[in-house]
Amino acid sequence: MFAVKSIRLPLRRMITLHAAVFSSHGEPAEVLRTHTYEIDEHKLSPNAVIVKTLAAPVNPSDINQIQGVYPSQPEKTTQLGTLEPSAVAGNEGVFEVLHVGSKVEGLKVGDWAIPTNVNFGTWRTHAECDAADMMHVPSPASSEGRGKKALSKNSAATLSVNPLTAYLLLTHYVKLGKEDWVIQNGGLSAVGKYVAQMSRILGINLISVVRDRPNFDEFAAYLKDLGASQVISEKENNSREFKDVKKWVAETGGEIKLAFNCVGGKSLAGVARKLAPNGLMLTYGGMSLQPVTLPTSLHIFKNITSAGFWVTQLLKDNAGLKRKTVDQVVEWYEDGKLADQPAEEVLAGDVAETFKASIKASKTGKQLVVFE
Ligand code: COO
Ligand code: NAP
Repeated sequence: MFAVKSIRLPLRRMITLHAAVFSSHGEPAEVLRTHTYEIDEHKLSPNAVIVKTLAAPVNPSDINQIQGVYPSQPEKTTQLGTLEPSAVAGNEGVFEVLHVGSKVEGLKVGDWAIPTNVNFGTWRTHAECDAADMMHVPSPASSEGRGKKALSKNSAATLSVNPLTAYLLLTHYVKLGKEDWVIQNGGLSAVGKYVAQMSRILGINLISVVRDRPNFDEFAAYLKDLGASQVISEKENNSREFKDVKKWVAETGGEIKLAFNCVGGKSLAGVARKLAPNGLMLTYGGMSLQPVTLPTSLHIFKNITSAGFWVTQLLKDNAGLKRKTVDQVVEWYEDGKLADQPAEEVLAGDVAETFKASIKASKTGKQLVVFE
């Protein structure tokens, strides 16, 4: 008779991950697919964390990245076990920390975090990564524990692109006096709505241009409620007879020193014509797919400057600016001064199929994919 010896097997608990990946560029409907793989939560290296995705949005740049018309690209590798080198899509999202390695400091189980850098690949159910790849943001428990307003999944998941863009457009380039003005097109875009809210917080006079629509007055009232001083339609923007802008600016005794363009084409020219001499036009998007064409006279006789803005490059070039800007935006959320931009919340099913549907729907409104 042999005595039966109990053998202690190493503990293994596998987590199954699903990620929306692409290995070649093209329209997302054609190139995005779900890849499933497993990680062993007990084999975590000392400086690593395992996080669970809470929510991730669809931004125009995420689509451009998959299309291959966006210069910032994640590296395609076979690290996740794909047959072909692939990358996980998505650049923004909020995660909950599930496990921390033995040497991790600054993050603990239950914390909320956002990716430190772009190209993280947020369209997945979980991720295992270096703790340094995650930036802590307050979880609802943390905010409420300090008597503050909790960040919603939406506000945390969309923290690093649009609010940071709005804040940096307004503050990083031109010193504005109380009497001066900013004008922007794409007034109803998520960025445009953050620009409106932050203009109110910062005491900046703002004109927002929005596309003509039957219920224009309703949308104009909504934007004024957010913080735009005046709202005009594209028809008014492009009309030489429309003189109200001059009147409003004369009333404060200032100048339109700064303009933001995310549309291009005709809209851009209308906005640029309203700039004061030596004004600055920052182009940060091209939603009309039309080029940035400016009237010659604006350059020769008004000496306006047309420049680009890319939050990704700006934050890469300025170490520390992302943390500082994120902290400012979080403070405004927690103080109830800033509200997140409404998004249609979609519960994630098959990851790639959910994001494909959300990309389609994003043409008519912001989409946020929420994970259970
Ligand atoms: C795009 C873009 C910003 C690139 O715009 P460009 O005007 O520089 O593109 P091209 O000069 O290469 O355009 C050539 C051609 O392709 C043109 O058609 P024709 O006039 O008939 O020749 C364009 O209409 C067409 N084109 C360009 N992009 C696209 C396209 N067709 C289909 N799909 C796409 N994507 O303007 C764009 O995608 N704009 C919408 C999204 C946007 O504003 N992206 C800005 C990204 S920056 C950002 O979001 C950063 C976040 C942190 C890619
Ligand atoms: P969003 O909320 O999805 O809004 C998109 C906006 O584009 C809407 O206001 C829409 O106008 C407008 N639009 C769509 N098609 C148009 C067309 N053919 N002509 C004119 N306007 C059109 O977008 P978002 O996430 O705020 O992003 C807005 C822009 O900022 C995008 O171009 C994005 O790529 C860019 N962006 C750039 C940076 C950067 O660092 N450069 C950072 C963040 C965002 P309606 O409301 O009238 O439908």
